[in-house]
Amino acid sequence: MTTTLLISDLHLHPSAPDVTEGFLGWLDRRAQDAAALYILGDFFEAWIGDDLLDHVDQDPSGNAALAIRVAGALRKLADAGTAIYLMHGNRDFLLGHRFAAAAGAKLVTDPAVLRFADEPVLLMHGDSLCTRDEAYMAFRSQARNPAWQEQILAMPLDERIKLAASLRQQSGEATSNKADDIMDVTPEEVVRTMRDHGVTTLIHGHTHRPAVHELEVDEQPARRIVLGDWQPGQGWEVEIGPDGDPVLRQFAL
Ligand code: LP5
Ligand code: MN
Repeated sequence: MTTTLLISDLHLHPSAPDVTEGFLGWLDRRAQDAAALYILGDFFEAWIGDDLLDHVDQDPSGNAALAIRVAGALRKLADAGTAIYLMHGNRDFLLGHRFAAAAGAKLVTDPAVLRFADEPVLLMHGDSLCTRDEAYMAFRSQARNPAWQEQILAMPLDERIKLAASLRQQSGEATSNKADDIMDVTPEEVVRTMRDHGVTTLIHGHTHRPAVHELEVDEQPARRIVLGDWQPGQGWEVEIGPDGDPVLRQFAL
């Protein structure tokens, strides 16, 4: 049990049962032997508050039932000895301690620095690196404001369901009109962030552009590893073994 696995952008949703089933199968097959599992955001397609867990009978969308099932599977893995960590993404920034407790998981900050084989590794969701996307940056600072979140969480569930659908629609319209490079990370922001945290390895998701990028941070060779989003039949993981070397891998679900 010396392996760490990292995944992101599963976007779990009742309308994509193949991804959910694939993930639960992957947990059984693959994550059992891992010392730690990091889920780096956008685990759920849209998270409107942990109180959804109390309303499984009043939730015809199936989101509550899905969340309870997934939390149960994570809990089983945690009970068997794998440490599970959840980072917020831009779809599930309202995931809270209740869900984490039900899943036997801990919430981790974005960014987070870990050490593998004595080398620091920076973990992020990745959205905060997309600084050229000014409209998103403005939305992000509002969405991550605790006072705003408190106000949103005080709204009745049915209103939150409608608001989330409206935000998703507005986001879909906005992204279809944005240039591709605006929605990718800003190279200078990547270097600045890596320098600030004293790392030469960064692992993130969000952009759905899986790749290993070689770069330089203060004349030191560095790498940025981008996890891919899960699709029916296909997932992505980063595995870090005892040598501390991260390996990005695509696999069939
Ligand atoms: O998510 P995706 O892939 O479409 O695009 C993202 C950025 N968009 C977002 C917005 C989310 O999709 C909204 C859904 C959140 C679900 C949970 C909500 C729970 C809280 C509310 C309900 C309880 O993150 C998109 C980026 C793209 O990634 C690439 O990086 O470009 O950014 C945008 O689309 C932002 C838009 O440009 C502007 C935002 C539109 C909404 C403005 C309304 C704000 C007022 C809030 C009202 C209370
Ligand atoms: Mn994202």
